[in-house]
Amino acid sequence: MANEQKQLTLEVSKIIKKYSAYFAFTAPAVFEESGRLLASLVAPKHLNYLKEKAAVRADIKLWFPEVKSIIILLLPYWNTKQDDKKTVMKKADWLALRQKRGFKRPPLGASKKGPQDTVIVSRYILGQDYHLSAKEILSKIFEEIKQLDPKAAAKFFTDTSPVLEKALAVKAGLGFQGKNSLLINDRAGSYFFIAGMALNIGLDDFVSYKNIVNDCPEGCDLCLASCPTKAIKPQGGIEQSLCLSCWNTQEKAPLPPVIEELTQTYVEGCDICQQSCPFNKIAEAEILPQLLPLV
Ligand code: B12
Repeated sequence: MANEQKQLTLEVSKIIKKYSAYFAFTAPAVFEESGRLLASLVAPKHLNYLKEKAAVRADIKLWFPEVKSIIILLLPYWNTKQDDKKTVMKKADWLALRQKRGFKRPPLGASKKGPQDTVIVSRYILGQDYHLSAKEILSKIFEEIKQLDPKAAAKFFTDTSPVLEKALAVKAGLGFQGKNSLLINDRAGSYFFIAGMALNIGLDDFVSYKNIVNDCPEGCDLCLASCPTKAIKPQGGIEQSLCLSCWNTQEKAPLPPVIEELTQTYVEGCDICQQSCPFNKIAEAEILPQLLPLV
């Protein structure tokens, strides 16, 4: 049995290597502290869903009771070879890009005053909707796993499922949570999506590249200093009600004045805390064709 699982782990790792150089297999775990934190969260209205499913987020078994192992992939969408200027564009081009990505209207939280003529967007929205591309990748991987073990069953996650993706990735050895709260890998930086699946079959713990640096560089406060709304707490983690991305991607409540002003320029997502991060200045991770910018 142990040998069979070892062989399966090897075979599955060969499959996933085709899609990412950064992936891991890990056993399910309960994140009690995160569960408590989520349950007591005082967040903007639209983030209440985090609180409502706090217990499920903290314990993946409540989401998929059959889970025996979890596959996690980092899917890079930006690296140092990409041109940062692509994030600055005419408002009309941004709206055209949204159409191309399948979104008909500006995001709910767009400033009521209306965006400026020239706007700044975050890197991840330059590509097609990653929820769709990540699910396609996960489906292809799972089809191949099914050929190895027809009894395999899985539940996929990428962003929208009640799964603590960053905590699982940290546990699996793929990175650490930086002061900006994002998962940082010392080679891939933080410009990647996290995607994965919970499986009903056992795999040995495995990590394709073991992240070595496990913390922000000593005394590095570049992300705190760069954030225009001071959303990053000195002890680490973000104050969600101040995070620009929180307002300009989803929230429709009246915008606080400081946010109203900034969201006229920063119209969709915000990368400021990632741009200042030293790990993103060296990130060379390969980008799959389906995750490359459309512009
Ligand atoms: C809700 C959510 C948001 C919310 C809230 C973000 C947040 N940090 O809570 C909003 C809309 C603001 C948001 C924004 C973004 N998001 Co988001 N988001 C999520 C989602 C759905 C849940 C995250 C969550 O559980 N938050 C709850 C809080 C309580 O947990 P937490 O983030 O772990 O952090 C708390 C504690 O752990 C602690 N903490 C965290 N870090 C540290 C560090 C130290 C040192 C200490 C002491 C404490 C501490 O304090 C935090 C509370 O403030 C995940 C997908 C998923 N299902 O996991 C994607 C996800 C985290 N988002 C992602 C992305 C890409 C973004 C953006 C970069 C998009 C953009 N360009 O605008 C920004 C980044 C903003 C930021 N700096 O966090 C990626 C992150 C990839 C990565 N490298 O980590 C994810 C994983 C989606 C995905 N599948 O790829 N997001």
